[in-house]
Amino acid sequence: MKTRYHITASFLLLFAASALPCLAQVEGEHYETIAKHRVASIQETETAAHRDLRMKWWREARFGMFIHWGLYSIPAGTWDGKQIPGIGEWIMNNASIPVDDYKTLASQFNPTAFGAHDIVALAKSAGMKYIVITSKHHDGFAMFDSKADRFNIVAATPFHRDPIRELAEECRKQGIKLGFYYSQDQDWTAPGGAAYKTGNHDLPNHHWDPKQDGDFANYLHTKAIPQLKELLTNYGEFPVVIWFDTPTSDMTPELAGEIVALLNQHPNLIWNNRLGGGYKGDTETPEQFIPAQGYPGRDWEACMTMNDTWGYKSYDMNFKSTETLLRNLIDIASKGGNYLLNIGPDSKGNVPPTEIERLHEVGKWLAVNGEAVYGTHATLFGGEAGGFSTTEKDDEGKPKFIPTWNWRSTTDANKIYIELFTWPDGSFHLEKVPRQVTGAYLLADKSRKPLKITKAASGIDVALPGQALDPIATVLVLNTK
Ligand code: FHN
Repeated sequence: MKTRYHITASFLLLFAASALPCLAQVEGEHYETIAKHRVASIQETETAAHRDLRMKWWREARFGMFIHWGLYSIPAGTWDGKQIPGIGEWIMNNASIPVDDYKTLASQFNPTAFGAHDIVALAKSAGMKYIVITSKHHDGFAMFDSKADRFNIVAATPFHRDPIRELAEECRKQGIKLGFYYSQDQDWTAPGGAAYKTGNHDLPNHHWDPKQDGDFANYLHTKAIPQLKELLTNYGEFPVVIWFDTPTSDMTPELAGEIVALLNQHPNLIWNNRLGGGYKGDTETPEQFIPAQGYPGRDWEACMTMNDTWGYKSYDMNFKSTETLLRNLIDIASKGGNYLLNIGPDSKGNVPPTEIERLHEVGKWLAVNGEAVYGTHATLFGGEAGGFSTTEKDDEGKPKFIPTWNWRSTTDANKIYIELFTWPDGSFHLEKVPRQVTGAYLLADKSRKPLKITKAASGIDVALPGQALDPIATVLVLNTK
């Protein structure tokens, strides 16, 4: 909600920021030259209390739905009869499809099976608390009604509907939050938009069609910024999140600052660390991996696919098991992060059945055990997640983190939750007890039968029944003082 307090505060902060360029957080030797022009973002100027208020719902949510949906769902991984390697939404780039050829897809896009109600209900049944949808991906096609650029779902397709508007309406009705992914930097169909060479982020201007050539600042001023304005003003209480992606060196601090000035007008908005121009945003965004120890002191959100693609690919059946998805969620929560789990609807608007099935299964677990996830804090232990190898190295040459999957822990003011993946024989031993434990029970046990706690030589033993209550994760609750 945009309260008077927040609006007033933001204007004051903006004023203070422009008067005090020393608040800028650009590191290194360019600081002096950049700082003169740099707009300070709200994260750099707000009080800790305002920040906590702004991030409150997001920190409590823990689990969100990412939706990658666009024109790329029509080829669905196949172009000119060939299966194109790589992620589905990158097909234009990976197959070097000329701009005009790609744009013809719009006339075929008629996703009549799309139902905002069902998608929002699916997210809710999975226990997700927010949705982030691609409003424009790197292909430049807007999935919303845009007056700034005709290449959009309302003006250029036979569908003529605005799914972002329909989702916003449903999210409002069903009480779930909505955010917009927006590819601010890469745009493969707008002249001047950046284009990475696949797998090589150092080549931002990898154009395969002269129609892509142009001036980046001009692209930003004529398309990206006007579209961001539309997204920020046309959908009522949403978006609550803007999810930027793949910044290149084209996004200078000055250009990014123009976007920041716009974002600053929405003082409750949350935005990620992928704007570019040296802005850190609100959230770290590890992609397809869970950091060994989270990001202490930073909010973070791990985004992941269920199979190997974000945008729909008809032949990608490499779906993760429900066990993996649930363990990921619990692992992330135990490290203080959020899990943004992707679905990729097809060109008719249908969500792949395996994705629906997995989400329902995760939701079933959360319906019983959600208390151990939502609104909780990171583990008070740490060692249970695994350790760094003394011999193996990761891709960066640093000691490799080897996870172990016996248990994880999340924390509340008066409770410690232990999510047990492997069921101990007879009792669970806790070596170090950081708080006084006054009782124990299993979260899935409706009768809350107290479990016997015995003081061990070091730590405590909690007596457990012979069998786990859930084959994937059974939650042991310790009441604490
Ligand atoms: O290039 C994109 C990719 O298509 C997808 O949108 C992911 C989601 O985080 N982000 C980029 C790669 O980092």
